[in-house]
Amino acid sequence: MAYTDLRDFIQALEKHGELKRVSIEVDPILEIAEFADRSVKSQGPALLFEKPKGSRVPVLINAFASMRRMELALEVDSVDEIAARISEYLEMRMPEGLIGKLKMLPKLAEVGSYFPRRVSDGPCKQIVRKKDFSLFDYPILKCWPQDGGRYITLPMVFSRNPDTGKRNCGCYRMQVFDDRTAGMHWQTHKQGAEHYRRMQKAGQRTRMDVAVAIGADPATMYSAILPLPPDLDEMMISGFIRGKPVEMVPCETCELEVPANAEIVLEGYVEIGELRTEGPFGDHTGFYSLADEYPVFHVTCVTQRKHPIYATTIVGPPPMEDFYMGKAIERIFLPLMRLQLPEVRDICMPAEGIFHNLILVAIRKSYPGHARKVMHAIWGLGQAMFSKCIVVVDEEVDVQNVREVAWKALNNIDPERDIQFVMGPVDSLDHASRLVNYGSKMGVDATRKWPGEGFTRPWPDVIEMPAEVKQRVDELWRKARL
Ligand SMILES: Cc1cc2nc3c(=O)[nH]c(=O)nc-3n(C[C@H](O)[C@H](O)[C@H](O)COP(=O)(O)O)c2cc1C
Ligand SMILES: [Mn+2]
Repeated sequence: MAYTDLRDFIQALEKHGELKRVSIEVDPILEIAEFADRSVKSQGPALLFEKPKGSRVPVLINAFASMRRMELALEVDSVDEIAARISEYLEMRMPEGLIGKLKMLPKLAEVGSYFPRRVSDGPCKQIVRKKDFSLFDYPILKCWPQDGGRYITLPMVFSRNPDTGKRNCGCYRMQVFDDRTAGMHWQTHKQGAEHYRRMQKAGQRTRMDVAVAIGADPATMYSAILPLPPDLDEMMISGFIRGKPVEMVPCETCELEVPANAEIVLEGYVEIGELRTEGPFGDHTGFYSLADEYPVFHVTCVTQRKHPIYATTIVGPPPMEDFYMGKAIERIFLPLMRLQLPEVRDICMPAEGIFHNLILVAIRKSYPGHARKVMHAIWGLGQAMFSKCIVVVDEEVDVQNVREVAWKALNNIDPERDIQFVMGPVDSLDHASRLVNYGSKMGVDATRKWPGEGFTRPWPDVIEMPAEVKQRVDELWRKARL
C-alpha cells in the first residue's frame, strides 16, 4: 500500500524501529546537524526533533539514511526489485499473435495508472498565506560552521520547460537570504537551470514560475534526486515506484502544480537575470563548496498543513544520508545503463568517491579497446558525465568489493598505457578542476590486456587452490584440531 504522505512513512519507520523522537530542545543551528551526523555514522535511526529551538515545526532528518530505510521508503524488500520491474518493462516487446497481445494489456494499463492525477484540493492547502509569512517560521538548518547561512536541503523544486511545457522536479538546495527570498542552487547541468536558460534566451518573460514542496510521501521526495532524462516527469516515476498516481494540486499564485500531500509549499518565481552570491556550503564532497552566483527565488505564497513537519538532510564527510540515496540510484539505474551498454555486468560507486568521483565498472570484454568504449559511453550518459575516475575491470571482479578491485586493478595496469585522460564537463562541486564546471577525467583500463591490444607477453592466472585440495584439507583441518 502506497504511503499517503510523509507522516504515514514516519509511522512505518517508527513501527520498524527505524526512527527515534527527540523531545528535548535542540538548535537547528549546527546542533541538529551534529545529531544527524553522529546518528548516520553509527548506523543510528532516523530522527524526529519535536522541539527545534525557535520554531514550532518538528524536523525530520535521516529518513533515508540506511539501506533498510531506503527499502521502507520505496516499499520493497530490496531496491533490486525496482530494477527488476524496470527491466520487465524494458524487455517488453510487441508479442506475437492475439493472445500474446491480450496478455500484454494489463501491463500497459498498469503503465497508464502511474501518471500523476490533478486534484483541486489537498492537505498542503490547509493553511494558505499570501502575506505575513517568513521562511524563518521554519526550523531551517545551518549545517556546518562555515556555511553562508541556513539552507533548505531537501526540497522538491518544480519548474516547467517553456518550450515543451513539460514539468521537472529536482532537489536543489536553497540558502535562505531573508524572510521571502532564497538562493536557487540548480547547477548548470540540471533541468531547472536549463528551463531558466531557455526562458532567458526567449527573452519574452522576466519571471520564471517556481514552486518548492518540502516533505511528501517518500517515493515522491526521492524522485526529485533521480538522474532522469530531460522532460521525463519525476511525478510519473514516483507513481511507478509507489504503484499509485501522485496527486497534484494547482498552486495559488503561479502556473505550476505540487504534490497535494506535501507538508509545506513555497510558491514563487525566479527573476530572470537576477543573481546573488550563494554559499559557501558544507557539501556532499565533505568539503565546503565555494560561493558562486546563482538565481534568487522570491516566495509569493506559503501553503502548508495545519501542523507541518519539516523534512531535511545534511551532507558532509561520507557516508551521509545521501550515500544511501545514491546507492539505491546505482541499483535502480543499472538496468537502464545496461540497455545502452549490455556488456556492463555491475557498477559500484563507493561512499568515499562521492558518487561521481569514482565509478567501478565490471564488463564482459569482447573486443580490443572495449574498456575504453565503455568509459566514453559512461561519460556520455546523462549525469554519469561527471564521472571523474572510471575504473573498468573484467567481469570476474566483484566491483562491490572495493578491496578486490584495488588489488586486481592495480596489478593489471601499466599506468602510462592504461590510463586515459579526457576533458569535459565536471560537477559544479568539483573544487579541484581548473575551471568551474570544466576539467579533466580519468579512465583506467584495468581489464586483462589482449594481443589485439598489442600485449604479447603471457598473462598470469590469479592464484587459487583447487577445490579437491580444499575439500581434503577441510577434513585434515578437523583432524589436526586447528
Ligand atoms: C541532498 C541532496 C542535495 C542536492 N543539492 C543539489 C543542489 O543544490 N544543486 C543541484 O544542482 N543538484 C543537487 N542535488 C542533485 C540533484 O538533485 C540531482 O542531480 C537531480 O537528478 C537533478 O534533477 P534534474 O535532472 O531534474 O535537474 C542534490 C541531491 C541531494 C540528494
Ligand atoms: Mn528531471
